[in-house]
Amino acid sequence: MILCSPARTAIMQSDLDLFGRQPQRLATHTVLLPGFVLPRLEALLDALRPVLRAAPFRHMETPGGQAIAVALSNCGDLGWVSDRQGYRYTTHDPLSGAPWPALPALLAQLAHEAAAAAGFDGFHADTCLINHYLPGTRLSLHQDRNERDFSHPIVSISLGLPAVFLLGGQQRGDATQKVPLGHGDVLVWGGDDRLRFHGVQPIKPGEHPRMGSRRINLTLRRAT
Ligand SMILES: O=C(O)CCC(=O)C(=O)O
Ligand SMILES: [Mn+2]
Repeated sequence: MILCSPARTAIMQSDLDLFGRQPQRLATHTVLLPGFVLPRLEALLDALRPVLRAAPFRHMETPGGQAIAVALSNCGDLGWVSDRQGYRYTTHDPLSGAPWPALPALLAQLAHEAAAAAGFDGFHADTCLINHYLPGTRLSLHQDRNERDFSHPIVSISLGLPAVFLLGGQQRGDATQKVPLGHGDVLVWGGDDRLRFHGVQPIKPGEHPRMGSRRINLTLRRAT
C-alpha cells in the first residue's frame, strides 16, 4: 500500500515512479499515482486490443440528441451507455448486440492495486469505460452517478497525450483544481470525493511516441 490513510505523509522511495514523481494527495480521498501502470503498459495494451476489436470505439448521443465528442467503448459485466433514453449501464453492447467483452484480469488487478495504494482496500471493479480523445476533444464537468453504490472509488488510467483534468467540488459552480495527467498516470477518487464534479480540458495537439495522436482513458468502477 502506498498511502494507507490521508494522514500518512512519509512516502517511501519504492513509491516513486520511473521519473521520481511521488504519489500526490489532491483532496481528502483523491490521490494521483504518477506512472502507476507504466511497468505493465505493454501487457495492458495487449489486453485492450481484443476488447476494442470486439467493441470498437463509437460516438454515442446525449439524451438531448447531441453526439458525445469523446468516442467510447466498455468492457466488464456492464458497460456505460448514453442515448435518447438517458445515461445507464447495460449488459450488452448496443452496437453488436453481444455482451460487453469481459474485463481483462490485468485491468481488474491494476484497479485493485491502485485503489489500495490510494487507501481503498478491497476494490473490485466490474466495469471499465474506455474513452478515446482526439486533439481538441474535451469532457465537460459532470459527476459519475450512474452506479448503485457510491462507497466504491473510481480508478482512472490515462494513456497517450497529456490532459488537464479538472477536479471540482460537490457543486457544479465550485472552483476547479487543474490536475495534469500524463501517460501511465492513475487518478483515484472516492469516499468524500466520490461525487465531485470533474472534467477534461480540450486535449492539445501532439503526437505521443507510443500511443499516437490520441488520449485513452480507462475509467474503472463498480457499477453494481
Ligand atoms: O478522461 C478522463 O480523465 C475522465 C473521464 C471521466 O470522467 C468519465 O468517463 O466519466
Ligand atoms: Mn467522470
